[in-house]
Amino acid sequence: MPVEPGAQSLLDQVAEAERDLVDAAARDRPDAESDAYFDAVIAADQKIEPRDAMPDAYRKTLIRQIAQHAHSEIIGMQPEGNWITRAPSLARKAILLAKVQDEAGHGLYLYAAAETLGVDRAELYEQLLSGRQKYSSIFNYPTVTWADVGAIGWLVDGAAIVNQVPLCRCSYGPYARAMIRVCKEESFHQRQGFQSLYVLARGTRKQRDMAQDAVNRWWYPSLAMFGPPDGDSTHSAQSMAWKIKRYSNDDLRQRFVDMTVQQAEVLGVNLPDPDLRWNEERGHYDFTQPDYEELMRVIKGDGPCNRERMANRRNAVESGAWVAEAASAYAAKHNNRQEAMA
Ligand code: BYC
Repeated sequence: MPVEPGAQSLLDQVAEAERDLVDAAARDRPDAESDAYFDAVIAADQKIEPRDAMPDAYRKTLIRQIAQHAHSEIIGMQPEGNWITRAPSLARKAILLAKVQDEAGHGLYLYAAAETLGVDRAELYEQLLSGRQKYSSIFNYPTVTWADVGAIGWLVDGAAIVNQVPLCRCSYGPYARAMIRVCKEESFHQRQGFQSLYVLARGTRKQRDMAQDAVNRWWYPSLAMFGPPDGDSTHSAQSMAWKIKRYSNDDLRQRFVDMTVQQAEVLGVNLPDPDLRWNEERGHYDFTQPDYEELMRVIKGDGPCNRERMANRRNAVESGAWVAEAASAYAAKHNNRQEAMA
């Protein structure tokens, strides 16, 4: 949607004020170039900003994680996008359209956050398309019935919130700030998924079965979203020391299970784990772990829908190239005009 001229100038003023703030902050920190400064900021639980000195490995880790996160949001539009034309009512269609658009927006905030680390967005797209950068395993599973849309909202967005709320306190400023907005939208997504399943779980026998079947299929892939168990997680220790990650994969998985069991009771669906039970001693639910060999296969490209997801993405890039070219030409024309007027 075009931005009104007045609104655009307001946005420009805000952007300029933010740039001034960053410049002023940098001037106030004469030692911002040093490793000692980086270590002190991390120790004090403050934020590292784009112009601050940072270890190369910290920068690389952030680019890897933020890019993977951005790609997940973009590829994540496909499973639910598959149901936009077949949503059961106009209201459900409008809600689903808005949700899928939100995911595109999340991808864009995250690519913008990655760019503050000195990497080009086109380069990141290229790495996704060539398979050198990953996206979340969860989006390689099919959405075979309408209830899958509810199950994704409830379980997948629910898992995403548990994983992402701590990222709002990530040590890298632009990522942390992007996550605040993403999390607000994700919590709306989670509630709409819960509400959609709630209606199905109180519907006809067929609708109830459909809701239960969707929960059965999405439960273990949602647990696997949190990544390999702590013992096999290659990046966790360093990412936690840098305060990029605040909790380990297993801690977040446990938090998700504890939260979701009670929601399943309210919904009236069963979680498909016969060994799920409260452990008084631990103060947590015991549960069956997901199949981590399957997770690794899916991450490596051999899940049920990996090929289809990447083919759709490639096709979207190729068939949408003219739109990108036209938008760039328009932006260049607009900039030239602004410069000439100035
Ligand atoms: N899928 O050392 P580890 C959404 C990889 S979008 C694929 O534990 P780390 C939504 C990992 O990258 C949600 N790969 O890694 C959108 C690493 O491989 P490399 C997306 C995975 O980074 C639309 C290797 O396994 N969320 O919510 O410390 C609709 C070893 O793992 C996965 C994010 O991206 C996986 N599940 O921890 C609805 C959140 N798990 O790079 C919803 C941000 C692990 O060494 N990311 N790998 O080759 C993170 O929080 C962390 O990166 C992870 C992994 C917890 C995912």
